[in-house]
Amino acid sequence: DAIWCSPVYDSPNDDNGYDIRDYRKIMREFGTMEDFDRLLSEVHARNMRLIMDLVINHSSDEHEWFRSSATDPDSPYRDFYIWRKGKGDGIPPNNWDSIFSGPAWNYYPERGEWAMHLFSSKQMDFNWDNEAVRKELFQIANWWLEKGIDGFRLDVISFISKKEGLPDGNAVIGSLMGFKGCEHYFYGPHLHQYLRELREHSFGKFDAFTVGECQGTGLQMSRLMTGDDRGELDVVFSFDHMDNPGKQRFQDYRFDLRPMAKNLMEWQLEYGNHCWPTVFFENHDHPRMVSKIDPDGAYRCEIAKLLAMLQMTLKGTPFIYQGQELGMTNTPFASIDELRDVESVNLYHKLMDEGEAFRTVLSGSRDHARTPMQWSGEKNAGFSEGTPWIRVNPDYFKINAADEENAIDSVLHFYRSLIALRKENPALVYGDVIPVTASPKGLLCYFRRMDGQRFYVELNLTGKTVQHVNTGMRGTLLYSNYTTRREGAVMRPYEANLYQD
Ligand code: TEU
Repeated sequence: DAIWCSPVYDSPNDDNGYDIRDYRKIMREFGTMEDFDRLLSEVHARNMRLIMDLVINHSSDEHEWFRSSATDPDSPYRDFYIWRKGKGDGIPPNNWDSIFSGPAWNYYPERGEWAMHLFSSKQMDFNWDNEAVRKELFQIANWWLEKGIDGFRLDVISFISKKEGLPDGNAVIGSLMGFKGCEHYFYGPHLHQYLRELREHSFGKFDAFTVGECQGTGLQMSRLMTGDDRGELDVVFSFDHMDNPGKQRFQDYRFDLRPMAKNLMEWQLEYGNHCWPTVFFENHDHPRMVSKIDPDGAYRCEIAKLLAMLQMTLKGTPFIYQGQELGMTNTPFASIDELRDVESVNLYHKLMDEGEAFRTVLSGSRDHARTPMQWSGEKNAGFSEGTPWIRVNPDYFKINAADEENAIDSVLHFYRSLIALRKENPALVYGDVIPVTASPKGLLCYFRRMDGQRFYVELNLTGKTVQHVNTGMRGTLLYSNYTTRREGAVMRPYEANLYQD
């Protein structure tokens, strides 16, 4: 009942719209402001909400503020971005790396200085320490809120405050994280102050919903950003569960659901009653979860439904990424020419001489999640009559919304049923989360309980059969991802069952 749109503002599209040229204009490829206004009113007419992506850590280098700050010594925007002198001999002001490969700095001869970009070389970081910048950004947010949108997803909002003096990043942290300098902005000195100002001058005045994208802040720091008495954000996206411990996205490995479940449970139990979690397994920056877990796809439907059950029976706000509700999979891109994402393309060129580059890029590429939505088995998956901007996943013949609509046991219908059940039963939203601590290894079992109502969830997180745990509950089986009854006391691979007393 709510939609989050990734950026649809005017942009040269160096990073799929996350590089904004004009915050008050709609990207030509997507239509006009009239189209947007119509979208908003149709969404509201259906009693739904619309959340926009607010990308205010950086803007496009084609934004007029940046152009003017680079070229005009008298510009009122001179100090809007992070400009510094270099160390001489073409050496940038510090050793920070861009998250999208290469140094985090561009040199501008017209100004004789370097400007910082934590992401692509066309995404220039704002100088949040300048109050005039903050005021302009609050006004942008308010302009959209006045239009009547319901809230924002705040892009890399935890990176906005950088440590004074911009000191060099530690080499060990840099090699662990893949980019140097991050300890100086992952949780910067003025972050809380800036978040409070945002709320005070913008969101709070409109009672708007906010979800901050907060990579690397972990449970405790996220509590400080979302506590209901803190006046900062409503909720955050935390990413610690999205890769297995010790692994990172660009590694070709089979994702194990057990550590993810352990992490989610920590948040369920320790985040506290003054904070509210989000629950998500996919977004536009991550490969498809079913493919990470089971690249061969033997258990694709079972896993897709297990994820649906987990997501719809945990405490927190669930976010479903487009196509997740169909069980969409990774795309077998054949070569680098088929990839579009700046992160993938830059990484490929960086790795070139190390061999295996394409394989590495393919294992983590964000493009897996960005292929056209699979509406039907028609041409281009029913997405477009024209040539789509990126390759269509060839499996659309068997995985598409039209077919799933017609198949009663589809992943799509499973999501629908569980969403409906959750809406009808506050115990599934607000109830206590009570894990069964005696669950055998490989199982995740928990109760949701409120006002005499009780649900029980049992999930086999592995591809092997596991001994079932007897909790003494004689509930009714409401939903299962297996249609046949099990024999004996084992849970089949990735089996997921939901019971009610
Ligand atoms: O992503 C921020 C971010 O740091 C990551 O999720 C990123 O995609 C990846 O982990 C880097 O290795 C946000 C947006 O979601 C992403 O699409 C943008 O590209 C990025 O900010 C820059 O605006």
